[in-house]
Formats: sequence, structure tokens, C-alpha cells
Amino acid sequence: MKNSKSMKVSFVGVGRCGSNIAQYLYRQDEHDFDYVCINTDDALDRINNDLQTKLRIGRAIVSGNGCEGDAELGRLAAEADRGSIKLAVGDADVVIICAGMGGGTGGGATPVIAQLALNAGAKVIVLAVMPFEFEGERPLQARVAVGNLSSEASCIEFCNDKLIEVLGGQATMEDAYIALNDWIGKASARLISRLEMGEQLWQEQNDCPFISQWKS
Ligand SMILES: Nc1nc2c(ncn2[C@@H]2O[C@H](COP(=O)(O)OP(=O)(O)OP(=O)(O)O)[C@@H](O)[C@H]2O)c(=O)[nH]1
Ligand SMILES: [Mg+2]
Repeated sequence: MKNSKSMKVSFVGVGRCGSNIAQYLYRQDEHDFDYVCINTDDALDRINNDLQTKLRIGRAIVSGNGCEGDAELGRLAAEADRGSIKLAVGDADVVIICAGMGGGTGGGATPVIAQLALNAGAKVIVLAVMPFEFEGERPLQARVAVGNLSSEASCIEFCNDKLIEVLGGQATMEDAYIALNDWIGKASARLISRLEMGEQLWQEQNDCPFISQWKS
């Protein structure tokens, strides 16, 4: 059953990770969210070709080739397209932003997108996918990116490393990603129903084994 429509919710996937997750949830069709994906990479159109709203940002900065891990480029790309981002985020009551925070686009553009949504009067929840430890500099970059989020945005960190811990060594990367996608869908639905009932966001933080940090 879909969650109720008393709140208008935009689910915004940023960068490849966020867009993959938005696409997955859109296809599951279990939630009454407006789905948006925002990327700097032309591959977006090939992979996420049936989402409701697709926005490519920073064309003049990265020529549609992604940010190759450079969060400063992701930030500039979002700054350059503030107007289109505002339109894409629209007049939602709640904006859920989902991104791999170790990516250049995810880590750099997400704080800007969150701020634009806050300025538009939305409640903003960032679902931050944190990189695997084996990804070199990315875990550190992701921490910096989370630190760049406005203190007015809520943030839940989903930890890629915990996926492996919980699912065990036999699980493939695809299994792990699907498990996380499903949890992100469930967490989003719960968060929205809590907000609709005027309840605290964070009562069920121990329910999801992949969550490492909560900030309300
Ligand atoms: N769980 C999950 N994590 C992913 C997925 N894709 C990427 N990641 C994680 O997200 C991080 C960011 O990667 P991307 O999403 O490819 O980066 P991006 O935001 O597109 O940024 P650039 O490619 O640098 O412009 C990676 O370091 C991975 O940890 C996915 O489909 N599922
Ligand atoms: Mg990318």
C-alpha cells in the first residue's frame, strides 16, 4: 500500500548512486513520491531513463562527464544550475535527498541542493550513502560532504561497509545494493509517516542494520 498523500514528497537522487536508488524505488512504485534525479553525467539518461524528472547540472563545467570524485566540481555544477534545481525540487513539503556522499556529484551538489530546498520552505532529509572503507579517499570526502550540510537538514547515514558485514561474504555487490535500496525505501516511508503524524523522526534508528549515524 502506498503512503498517504497528505504531504507532498520529492525524492531526489543525486549522482549515480542516488539516481540508481531513485530509479529503483520509482520502479517499485510503492511510494507516492515525486522522483527526481540530478546528475552531472550524461550516462544518467541511459541508466535512469524512465524517471519522472531528470536534471543534468553543470554542463558548462564538466561537459556531461561527471565530476570524477571532485566534490568542488559537484558544488560548482549545482551552483551553476540553482534555478533549474529549485524548479525540479518544486513545492514539496518534504524533500528527501539521497546520494553517495563520496562521489563528486553526490558529495558536492547535495549540500547546495539541500540548502535550496530549505530556502523553498521544505523539510529536508538527506539519506547519505557512505563509501566502503576500501574506496581510498572517498570515506574522508564523504565525511567532509556530510559536514557541509546545513544544520537545518536532517541526515541519516547508510554505511556501505555494514552491508557486507550484515549480508555476509557470499553476498554479491548487486545483492548488497538491492538490500540497501529496499531499506532506503522503507526508511523513507517510515520517516514520512512519522512526519505526517507529528512524531519524532528518529525513534526507530536501530531497526535498520545499515544505518551508522543519525542527526535530526
Ligand atoms: N549502495 C550503493 N552505493 C553506491 C552505488 N553507486 C555508487 N555508490 C557509492 O557512492 C559513492 C559515490 O559514487 P557515485 O554515485 O558513482 O558518484 P557521483 O555522485 O556520481 O559523483 P561523480 O561520479 O564523481 O560525479 C561511491 O563511492 C560508492 O560508495 C549504488 O548503486 N548503491
Ligand atoms: Mg557519477
